[in-house]
Amino acid sequence: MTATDIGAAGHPILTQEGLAQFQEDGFTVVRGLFGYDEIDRLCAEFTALHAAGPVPGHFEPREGDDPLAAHPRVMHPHEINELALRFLLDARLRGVLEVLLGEEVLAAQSMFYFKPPGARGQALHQDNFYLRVEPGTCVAAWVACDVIDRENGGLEVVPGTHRMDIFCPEEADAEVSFAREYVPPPPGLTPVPVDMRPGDVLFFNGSLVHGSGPNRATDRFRRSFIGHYIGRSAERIGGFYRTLTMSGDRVPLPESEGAGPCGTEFDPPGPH
Ligand SMILES: O=C(O)CCC(=O)C(=O)O
Repeated sequence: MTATDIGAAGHPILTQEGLAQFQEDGFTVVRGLFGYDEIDRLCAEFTALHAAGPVPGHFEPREGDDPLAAHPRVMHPHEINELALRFLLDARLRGVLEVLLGEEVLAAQSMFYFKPPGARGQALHQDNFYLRVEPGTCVAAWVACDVIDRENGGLEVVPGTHRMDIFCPEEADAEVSFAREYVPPPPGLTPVPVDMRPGDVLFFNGSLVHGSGPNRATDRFRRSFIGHYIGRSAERIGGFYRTLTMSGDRVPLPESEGAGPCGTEFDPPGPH
């Protein structure tokens, strides 16, 4: 299969240039992979999930002034929501991921970020620091659910870092990051912002340094649905990640050491 063979009805969704960029820089964006109508339905589903209240282990809002208190990210929503499962296992994502990974793909996790106005971001980090996929690494499919830009805390990537080892993170600035780990850009490399529209999907290598700043908009959320995937040849992954084939069947893998949820969260601000 060549990269331009994939996609519905002969429509190429990953170009040769996109594949080359993924290999060279560690990321690529497929524009309009999902339609606005599909993204609207997904957002409506998460609005309803938010309104229905906590789901222990997946969605745990709390009291407090921090904008993320009422809108924490949803962890593994595909385990509690049918539409989230359909997105995670979507055939268009699968087509792109099989080309990027060069083999059959397993889904390892999903997340949904509401990132309301005023919310902190997630400091620069590498996903495989948390997933600990061995051998190799994971690939993320980061689906934009709003117009996403520098003002509302869009993702930033550091091209080329996917070829580097996993760094030992420093402590992040809790004023701007809800997650503790921070990987400074290696000398000579600079983060690049990725502006996106609803339905665009950013694919990136699990060793790529990436993250986001706060949402500084006053009236715009920055919602995103995120799937993490691994190749079928992976032998181990962190116990937090329950791998599935793209048909939805569980494929238990032996546990690797040192793994955890993607981004260790600081304790909530305020008195304890
Ligand atoms: O969406 C963000 O701000 C960060 C998400 C992220 O870093 C990830 O999916 O690994």
